Order: sequence, then structure tokens, then C-alpha cells
Amino acid sequence: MTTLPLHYSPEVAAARAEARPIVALESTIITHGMPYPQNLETAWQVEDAVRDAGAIPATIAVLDGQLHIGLDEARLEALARAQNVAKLSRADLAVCIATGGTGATTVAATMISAHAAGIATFATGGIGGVHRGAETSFDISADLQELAQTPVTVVCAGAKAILDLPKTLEVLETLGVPVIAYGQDSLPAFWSATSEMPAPLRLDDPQSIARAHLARAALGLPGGQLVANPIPAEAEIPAAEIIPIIEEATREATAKGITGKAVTPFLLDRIYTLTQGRSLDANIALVVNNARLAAKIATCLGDADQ
Ligand code: PSU
Ligand code: MN
Repeated sequence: MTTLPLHYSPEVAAARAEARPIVALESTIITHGMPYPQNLETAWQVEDAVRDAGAIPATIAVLDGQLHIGLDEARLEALARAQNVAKLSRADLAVCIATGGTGATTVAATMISAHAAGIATFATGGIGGVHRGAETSFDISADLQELAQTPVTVVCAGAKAILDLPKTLEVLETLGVPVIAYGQDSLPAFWSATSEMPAPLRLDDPQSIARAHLARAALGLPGGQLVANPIPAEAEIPAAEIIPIIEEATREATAKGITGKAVTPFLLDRIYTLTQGRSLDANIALVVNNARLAAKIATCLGDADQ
């Protein structure tokens, strides 16, 4: 836990006082993952999905050097409209706070912040992972290390195919991170509900996921769980359609010499343009779906009196 002052939104402060289930939400998806105004509309929809499923949403970001757990409407809107917001991963969080900066939190930084606030469940769209070509670029997201050390259950829609999925799974296995497909045997692949890869683990209900979270803690194991929740069938983009587009975007990134933390936002933006916005519709549907599942898991964790 942290001795840093945390700034709770009124809604999250009330939920804490009443010991109601809370779901953490990241902000990099808002500032670097989607264009305005769809980013703001999605953030609202995701928060509402958490509320409708019986939990309280806590969108996390650093604003003027203060770590916010839950953003009220005005702050969320300002962040969604802001330009040139920093993207904060584990390495960047403390410097941003120390210098009074403003930044959006990635999966890694959101996990750190959620844990500091005593929140054990987190919903997002896609996590960072091992990028294609990592054997030469060494581009492996800090999200994977974070899953290995911070005890938060992260609900995503599987890894996006801008990543090297088999290598991402190998690294997660090496780090001892449970990768749990929800309700199916194959690993969901973000835009596609299924993939050719079998998921390492499978659970079929939120209670079991909550119990597994608690069992890790009881065993004294550090680190979290990655839950891969398939995109709803009606929102899927077939792999045959999306893969060539990802390959084109990846080629462009290499040709333009895009590296480091700029890679994921560049690819997401190019894929959005090349699919004429369809990638965004799918992205919105899956994040909302993940928010619902995370809220149910958070409710079960609450019931278990963690
Ligand atoms: N994947 C997506 N959408 C996103 C991201 C990843 O499909 O918005 C964001 C998340 O915040 C994730 C971060 O934690 O990108 C990973 O960035 P990097 O690969 O630079 O660690
Ligand atoms: Mn990276």
C-alpha cells in the first residue's frame, strides 16, 4: 500500500465507505486508444456497464501530479479532450506525480494504482504484450511484468493481433501469470472471439475467477490473473479481414521507424483508419462486455469478504 495521497472521486469515496465492489478502469485507452469523441462516449458506456452490473467504476489517471482513483464527469471529459497527454507505465508514474504532470495510465500503471487503492478487479480492452518482431526490437510491454507482481485480476478480450500471441503466452507462462479464458477452450483474440490457440486455463463463472484470485493470495503468490473474455459474436471482425490490415499497419510502423511507447497508439490509429472505423465499434463492444464481467467478479470478491 502507498503513503501517497490518493484522490478519490465522490462516487468511489462513497463506495469505499459502504464497502461496495469497485472496478478499476484504465485511461490510456481513452487518450491513446481511441479518437475523440468516441473515447469519451466509450468511457461513459463502460462506467455505466460497471454500474448496471452492481459495482462502482474507478477510472484512474494522474492529473496535475495527483493520482486520481475515479474521475468525475468534468475531469473525464477534460482528459478525453486533452492533447499530448503522457502515457504512463510503471516506469513513468512516479516522475509524472513528482513533476506535477498529467498522464493516462496503461494496464501496468492502472494495476499499481488500483492495488494502492485496495481495488482487486480491473477491466480493459487489450493488454500490452510481446510485439511482432520482438526478437529484434525487444518490445515487450511492462504490462506482462506487472501481471506477475501486482495482485489484480485484469479482464481483457485476449491479446490483440498487433502482438505476437504465441510469444506473449510464453512470457506470461514464464512469469507465472494465469491466463484464463472465460467460458471457452480457445484463447479469445480481441477482434475475434476464438483463435487457434488453446487457452492455458478456462473458468466458466465469475465466482470461480474470484475464488482463484483469493486462492493465489492465500498461497502467498504475488501477481494477478489475466481473464480473456471473448468479444460478443455480433461485434466480431473475422481474422481473415483484420490480419492483413494489422500486417499493413505493422509494416508502416517499421517503415516510419516508430518505436517504444508510440508503437501501440500508432498501430491502433492506423487500424482504425484502414477498417473505416469498424475496429473501433468492435473495441467498444468488447470493453463494455469486459466491464460487465469485471463487475460480477468484483461483486463475488466482495461477497467473499476479501
Ligand atoms: N492494447 C489495446 N488498446 C490499448 C492498449 C493496448 O488494444 O489502449 C494500451 C493499454 O493501456 C496497454 C498499453 O496497457 O496500450 C500497452 O502499451 P505498451 O505496449 O507501450 O506497454
Ligand atoms: Mn512497448
